[in-house]
Amino acid sequence: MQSKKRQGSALLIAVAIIAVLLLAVGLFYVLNRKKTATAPNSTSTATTTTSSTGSPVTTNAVTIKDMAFTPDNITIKAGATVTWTNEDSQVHTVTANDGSFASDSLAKGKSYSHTFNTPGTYKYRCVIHPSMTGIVTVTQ
Ligand SMILES: [Cu+2]
Repeated sequence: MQSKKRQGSALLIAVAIIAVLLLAVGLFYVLNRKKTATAPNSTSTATTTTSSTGSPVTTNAVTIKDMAFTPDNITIKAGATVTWTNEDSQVHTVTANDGSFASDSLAKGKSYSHTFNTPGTYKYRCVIHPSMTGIVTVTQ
Protein backbone atom coordinates (compact mmCIF):
# COMPACT_ATOMS: atom_id res chain seq x y z
CA MET A 1 0.00 0.00 0.00
CA GLN A 2 2.70 2.41 1.02
CA SER A 3 4.96 1.40 -1.84
CA LYS A 4 2.09 1.88 -4.27
CA LYS A 5 1.59 5.40 -2.91
CA ARG A 6 5.30 6.10 -3.26
CA GLN A 7 5.23 4.77 -6.79
CA GLY A 8 2.36 7.08 -7.55
CA SER A 9 4.14 10.19 -6.30
CA ALA A 10 7.33 9.13 -8.06
CA LEU A 11 5.37 8.91 -11.29
CA LEU A 12 3.88 12.34 -10.64
CA ILE A 13 7.35 13.81 -10.08
CA ALA A 14 8.61 12.11 -13.24
CA VAL A 15 5.70 13.55 -15.25
CA ALA A 16 6.36 16.98 -13.77
CA ILE A 17 10.07 16.77 -14.67
CA ILE A 18 9.23 15.68 -18.20
CA ALA A 19 6.74 18.55 -18.54
CA VAL A 20 9.32 21.08 -17.36
CA LEU A 21 11.93 19.60 -19.70
CA LEU A 22 9.52 19.75 -22.65
CA LEU A 23 8.72 23.36 -21.80
CA ALA A 24 12.41 24.21 -21.59
CA VAL A 25 13.16 22.45 -24.88
CA GLY A 26 10.17 24.15 -26.51
CA LEU A 27 11.25 27.56 -25.26
CA PHE A 28 14.83 26.92 -26.37
CA TYR A 29 13.57 25.84 -29.79
CA VAL A 30 11.38 28.91 -30.23
CA LEU A 31 14.15 31.28 -29.13
CA ASN A 32 16.68 29.50 -31.31
CA ARG A 33 14.34 29.60 -34.31
CA LYS A 34 13.92 33.34 -33.88
CA LYS A 35 17.70 33.71 -33.87
CA THR A 36 18.24 31.55 -36.96
CA ALA A 37 15.35 33.25 -38.75
CA THR A 38 17.09 36.61 -38.53
CA ALA A 39 20.54 35.19 -39.25
CA PRO A 40 19.98 34.23 -42.95
CA ASN A 41 18.56 37.70 -43.53
CA SER A 42 21.74 39.41 -42.44
CA THR A 43 23.97 36.99 -44.37
CA SER A 44 21.91 37.32 -47.56
CA THR A 45 22.15 41.10 -47.48
CA ALA A 46 25.88 40.71 -46.87
CA THR A 47 26.32 38.51 -49.93
CA THR A 48 24.21 40.73 -52.18
CA THR A 49 26.18 43.84 -51.22
CA THR A 50 29.42 42.13 -52.22
CA SER A 51 27.97 40.93 -55.53
CA SER A 52 25.74 42.57 -58.12
CA THR A 53 24.44 45.32 -55.86
CA GLY A 54 27.94 46.47 -54.89
CA SER A 55 29.11 49.76 -56.31
CA PRO A 56 30.13 49.42 -59.97
CA VAL A 57 33.81 49.22 -60.79
CA THR A 58 35.22 51.23 -63.69
CA THR A 59 37.14 48.70 -65.75
CA ASN A 60 37.14 47.08 -69.18
CA ALA A 61 38.43 43.72 -67.99
CA VAL A 62 36.37 41.03 -66.32
CA THR A 63 37.90 37.80 -65.08
CA ILE A 64 35.85 34.62 -64.98
CA LYS A 65 37.11 32.62 -62.05
CA ASP A 66 35.74 30.36 -59.32
CA MET A 67 32.32 30.29 -60.98
CA ALA A 68 31.96 34.08 -60.92
CA PHE A 69 32.51 37.21 -62.98
CA THR A 70 34.99 39.50 -61.22
CA PRO A 71 34.13 42.30 -60.93
CA ASP A 72 30.51 41.42 -61.62
CA ASN A 73 29.31 45.01 -61.79
CA ILE A 74 31.24 47.40 -64.03
CA THR A 75 30.78 50.84 -65.55
CA ILE A 76 32.20 51.91 -68.90
CA LYS A 77 31.80 54.79 -71.32
CA ALA A 78 29.85 54.29 -74.54
CA GLY A 79 32.18 53.03 -77.25
CA ALA A 80 34.38 51.07 -74.85
CA THR A 81 35.19 47.42 -75.31
CA VAL A 82 34.90 44.97 -72.44
CA THR A 83 37.01 41.82 -72.46
CA TRP A 84 36.09 38.77 -70.41
CA THR A 85 38.81 36.18 -69.79
CA ASN A 86 38.05 32.73 -68.49
CA GLU A 87 40.57 31.59 -65.89
CA ASP A 88 38.37 28.76 -64.66
CA SER A 89 38.97 25.13 -65.57
CA GLN A 90 35.27 25.01 -66.45
CA VAL A 91 33.79 26.26 -69.69
CA HIS A 92 31.71 29.43 -69.37
CA THR A 93 29.82 31.85 -71.58
CA VAL A 94 29.11 35.57 -71.50
CA THR A 95 25.51 35.92 -72.62
CA ALA A 96 23.38 39.07 -72.47
CA ASN A 97 19.94 38.61 -70.93
CA ASP A 98 18.48 40.77 -73.72
CA GLY A 99 20.37 38.86 -76.40
CA SER A 100 22.41 41.91 -77.49
CA PHE A 101 25.69 39.99 -77.19
CA ALA A 102 26.77 36.41 -76.61
CA SER A 103 30.09 34.63 -76.55
CA ASP A 104 30.80 31.10 -77.63
CA SER A 105 31.71 28.59 -74.96
CA LEU A 106 34.93 29.89 -73.45
CA ALA A 107 37.45 27.27 -72.39
CA LYS A 108 40.19 28.10 -69.89
CA GLY A 109 42.42 30.92 -71.15
CA LYS A 110 39.94 32.07 -73.81
CA SER A 111 38.66 35.64 -74.02
CA TYR A 112 35.59 37.34 -75.42
CA SER A 113 35.26 41.04 -76.21
CA HIS A 114 32.24 43.18 -76.91
CA THR A 115 32.01 46.88 -77.73
CA PHE A 116 29.15 48.77 -76.10
CA ASN A 117 28.02 51.76 -78.16
CA THR A 118 24.62 52.38 -76.63
CA PRO A 119 24.29 53.66 -73.04
CA GLY A 120 22.24 51.46 -70.78
CA THR A 121 22.38 48.66 -68.26
CA TYR A 122 23.27 45.26 -69.65
CA LYS A 123 22.72 42.22 -67.49
CA TYR A 124 24.44 39.04 -68.54
CA ARG A 125 24.97 35.51 -67.32
CA CYS A 126 26.69 32.25 -68.07
CA VAL A 127 24.20 30.00 -69.87
CA ILE A 128 25.90 26.91 -68.45
CA HIS A 129 25.76 28.18 -64.85
CA PRO A 130 22.73 30.48 -64.41
CA SER A 131 23.92 31.52 -60.93
CA MET A 132 26.82 33.36 -62.60
CA THR A 133 25.57 36.85 -63.40
CA GLY A 134 27.04 40.26 -64.09
CA ILE A 135 26.12 43.80 -65.04
CA VAL A 136 27.70 46.26 -67.48
CA THR A 137 26.51 49.84 -67.15
CA VAL A 138 27.31 51.98 -70.18
CA THR A 139 27.30 55.74 -69.64
CA GLN A 140 27.44 58.57 -72.19
CU1 LIG B 1 29.69 29.10 -66.43
